Amino acid sequence: MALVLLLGLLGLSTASFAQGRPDIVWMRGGHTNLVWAVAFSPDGRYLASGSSDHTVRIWRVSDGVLIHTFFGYSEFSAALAFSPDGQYLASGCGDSAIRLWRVSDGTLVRTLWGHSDWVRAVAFSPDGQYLASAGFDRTIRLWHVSDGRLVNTLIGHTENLHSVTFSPDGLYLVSGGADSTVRWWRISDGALLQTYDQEIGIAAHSVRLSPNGRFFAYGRADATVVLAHNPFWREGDVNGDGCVDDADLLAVLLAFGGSGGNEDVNGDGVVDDADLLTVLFNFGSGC
Ligand SMILES: [Ca+2]
Ligand SMILES: [Ca+2]
Repeated sequence: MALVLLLGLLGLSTASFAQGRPDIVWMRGGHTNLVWAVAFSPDGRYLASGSSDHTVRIWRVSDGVLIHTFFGYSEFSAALAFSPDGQYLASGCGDSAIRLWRVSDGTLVRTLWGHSDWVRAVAFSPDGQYLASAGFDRTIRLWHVSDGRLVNTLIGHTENLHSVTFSPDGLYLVSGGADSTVRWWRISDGALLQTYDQEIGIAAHSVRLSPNGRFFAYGRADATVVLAHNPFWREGDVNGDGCVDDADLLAVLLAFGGSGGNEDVNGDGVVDDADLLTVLFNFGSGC
């Protein structure tokens, strides 16, 4: 209340913090139809956009210059993902193909055919070796990026798929779809490990994991955002290989005193005794 009074005396409205116009850096025309998807490159230099005008475009973030226009689509592109090293852009299309473009020179590296309907989501594995795609044909497909080989087809969803993502450790895929389920798949053999059936007939969209892998989140068709624990999160498994052992202990010791990512096991912002104790307490689990 004191803050509100102070802001009032200063002539500032508290409402101005909650609503208003975006501070726009640039806006660009060029697409001639609905823009379905946008994606930033990992280094933040580029922004890709996919449209119903049968093109995908790459824009330079700093000044909005159009760097590439990718043609050759017969349908809309509603799914985009840059590879972790920023070299490739994958686009999923209404024509059921996935196209892999090289960002540096705009060449089409390959087209991946296999889905029989609209490709709604694409995602690269954290190491950049695999590409996952999910579509309205109710399947998830796992591709080898270097040669375009189809590694696995994951079947289980009973309705359209809206979303697929990798866990940060690269061991699992998580998917969400119109059948109201969120499913966890093991990448090594494609096994369906966990199905969360919401049993309310509400589609699960936009599944994502937190960077440290501890949580997952998804958006629902009934306007609800859900945050939940990763069922495969193993406390103290710093390097995410599923086993708490010497390697995790060493990682924490090497990062000791820092503010480090996964080494900060309890997520309090500093790598210290508490994190070391957690690893020791869970030592040997999962091995
Ligand atoms: Ca480990
Ligand atoms: Ca800590």
